[in-house]
Amino acid sequence: MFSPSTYVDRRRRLFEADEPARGLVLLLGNELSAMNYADNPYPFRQDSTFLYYLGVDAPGLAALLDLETGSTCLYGANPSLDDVIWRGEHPTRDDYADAAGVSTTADRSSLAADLADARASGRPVHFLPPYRPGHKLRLADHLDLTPAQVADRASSSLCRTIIAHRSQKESVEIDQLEDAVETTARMHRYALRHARPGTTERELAGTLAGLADAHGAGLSFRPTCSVHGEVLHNHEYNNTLDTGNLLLVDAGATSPHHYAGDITRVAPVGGRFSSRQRAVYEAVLEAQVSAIDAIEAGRTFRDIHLHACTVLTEHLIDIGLMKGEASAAVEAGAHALFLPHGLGHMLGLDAHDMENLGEDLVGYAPDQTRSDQFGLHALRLARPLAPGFVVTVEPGCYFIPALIDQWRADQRHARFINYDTVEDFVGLGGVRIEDDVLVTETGARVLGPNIPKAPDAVEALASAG
Ligand SMILES: [Mn+2]
Repeated sequence: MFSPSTYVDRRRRLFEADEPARGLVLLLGNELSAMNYADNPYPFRQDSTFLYYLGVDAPGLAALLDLETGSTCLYGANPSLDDVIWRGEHPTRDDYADAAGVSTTADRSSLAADLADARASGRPVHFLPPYRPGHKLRLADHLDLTPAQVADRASSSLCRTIIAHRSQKESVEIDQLEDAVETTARMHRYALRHARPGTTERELAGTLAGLADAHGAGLSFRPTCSVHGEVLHNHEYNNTLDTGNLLLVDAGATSPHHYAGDITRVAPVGGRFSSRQRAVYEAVLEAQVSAIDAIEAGRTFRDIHLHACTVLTEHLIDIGLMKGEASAAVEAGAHALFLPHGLGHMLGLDAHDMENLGEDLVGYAPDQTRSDQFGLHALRLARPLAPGFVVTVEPGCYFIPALIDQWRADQRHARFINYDTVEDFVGLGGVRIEDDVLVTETGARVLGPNIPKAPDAVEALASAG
């Protein structure tokens, strides 16, 4: 945990925020969640907003923040003798409260009665949209709602205030993100060096998970580690690497305080890019580097996204995959055949930071609406950037047979796409290059140690073994 004053300061900002103005804020910590029977739970992961304002990384807790008095009560149970026998000594509820700078504690069993009292006296209880079924049921029970009503009654004003706080990373958080990327870099260097013919995706994915466990606090999400990089969130590891494949690894470790790394690199199996692979790789790299260079406070991420798409399209025209004028092609959305996703997202305690609070609340300013154009519709982050934001920058270029078949049959954007040339590239898979970037007062800084991405450097690592 950070120092108690870190959490006191963060809660003070919540108390002083313009909205919500009155009532109580209920923050539920996560519970252990059974995998196949109750005594065999999934690894515990605390709720990120609970971690942000309380820091306590243990199951079975809740906090009630009184917006009128500025006081916080931590609810939890003390370890029983049985807990000590089976799981060892653990901190008490008061130990956790001290670490979080909280002066009032109560037993978990009194939360329901305290909430009933608040409701009886007409005080609003603000809570976040639940993403776990158990929380939905608990909120329904505590607040006398049906489970279906819970999602509608979640507080969007609370979400907006929390998003405003968590978007601006403090220096202790940047240190954590650097730490996460350092472990993530270790994973990627391993993958680049071991992209050898005969290695299986499963072996590699297993070793990456082991590195994340051994040097960090585990994975920040289920990695993609595949020669089918054109499957955007590919979570299967059934292939054996073969000379001439491109291996795409999108993986990240978490830091000790649960901040997420999220990096993508691509390696040529066997150590050499083919000329087609190299051309596509260089197109994506140019788009990525030029997007990072274009980042500045005040500029919208939507603008940076469109800039990256235009740079990519210029290269695809040079390669012969596209034709016409690059900015017109991007405006029409023709490039989305190759890049159907957004340039990036916020990064922090979650890999898709705060996505549980509402993707559009996190990524779009009130005066921005999400496009319904294919490709642009998938842009998670569009709002103006500010110093302290940490974002991913991750353009890609993919050859997705089903999408190509459909667009070709419809002759979609045929004035911008050379479908005959596109067919020659089917089977190449996908290329994505991703770094984690801090928006600064003067521009942007890539977090963590250098992870090779220049094509020659990637070839050198991949062929060194
Ligand atoms: Mn990402």
